Amino acid sequence: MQMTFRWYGEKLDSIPLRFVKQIPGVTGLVWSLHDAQAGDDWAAERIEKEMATIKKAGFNGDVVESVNVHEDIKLGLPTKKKYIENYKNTIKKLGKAGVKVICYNFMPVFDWTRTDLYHTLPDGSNALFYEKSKIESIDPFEFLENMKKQKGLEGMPGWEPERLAKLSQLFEAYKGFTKDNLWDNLKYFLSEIIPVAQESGIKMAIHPDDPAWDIFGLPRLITSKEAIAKFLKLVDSPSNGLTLCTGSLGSSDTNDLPDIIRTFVDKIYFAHIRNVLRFPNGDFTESSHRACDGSLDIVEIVKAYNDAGFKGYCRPDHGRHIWDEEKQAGLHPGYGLYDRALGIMYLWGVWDALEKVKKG
Ligand SMILES: [Mn+2]
Repeated sequence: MQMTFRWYGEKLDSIPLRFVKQIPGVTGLVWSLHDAQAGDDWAAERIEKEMATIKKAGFNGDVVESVNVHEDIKLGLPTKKKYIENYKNTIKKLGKAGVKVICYNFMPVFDWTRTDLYHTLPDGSNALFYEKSKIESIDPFEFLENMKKQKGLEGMPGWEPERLAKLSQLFEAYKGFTKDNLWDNLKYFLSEIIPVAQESGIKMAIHPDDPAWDIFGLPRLITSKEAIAKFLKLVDSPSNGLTLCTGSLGSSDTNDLPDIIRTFVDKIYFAHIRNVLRFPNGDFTESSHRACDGSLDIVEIVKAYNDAGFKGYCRPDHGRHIWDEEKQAGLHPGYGLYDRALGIMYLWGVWDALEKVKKG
């Protein structure tokens, strides 16, 4: 297992890379051009510059998260052709620069969705929280207004003001749009880009939808074991695989994460491992990585990877905000330093113990 840490780049991330270097066993930074809009053709010079910075700090830049998919591709509009060409060009350039895995998602309009980014936990820390009844009772415009009021969303992927300014237009375009329409458009996208990825030595790794159900009447696809099996059959190629995010799939109590990992481990190129605590009313909060602190058995999840001899990339995904970290300028919600570092140490603790037991 290769441990990585998501980094928002010199301009947007306030965490010094020398601090990341002091977290045991982190060999890679997960990066992106966060000022790029979905559909852009990334400039080779920008890619080279980012890779050089990452390498100079002593890390690899093997994983990019994300190259965002333009809404016209998801909608299957005629303009998709131009954006797919741009996507292919970006894949080729990333391959040339030595990137191995590209994480992306296919969620319509909204990326990950929460109602409170600083929900207080019993220990006084805070974390991202999803209140089911609230999402069901407000419209997407109200939701967006609420989100805009929360600190730290500037520059976060999925919340670009340019894209969200067109919210009513987007909802109009998705009127009557079904899950089958979205599956068809995903299949078309994959059939176009996967051969290019394969030639470029890149593995495409789709991120599951978060939360794992439809919101605001928009269809969501990658939400369950059955959906993943269907996804992998759309295009059969070693370059068509998964980012397996336990926290996203784990928002639903019908998903058995260790079973899903054991079933698809050969297709998992990027593992996001974090815990969520689900409540009986459908709410959930992100929690510490420790198995007993949430609804997911992180020990069994790490064991599923360890049993398979997992050699892919892993990251602790999100963490809580602890030790007053939420007061710091430049914090991206869920992406503080401290709890992600603690999460990594928990994952390594379980992993090392399992390795020792294996060796006897
Ligand atoms: Mn994730």
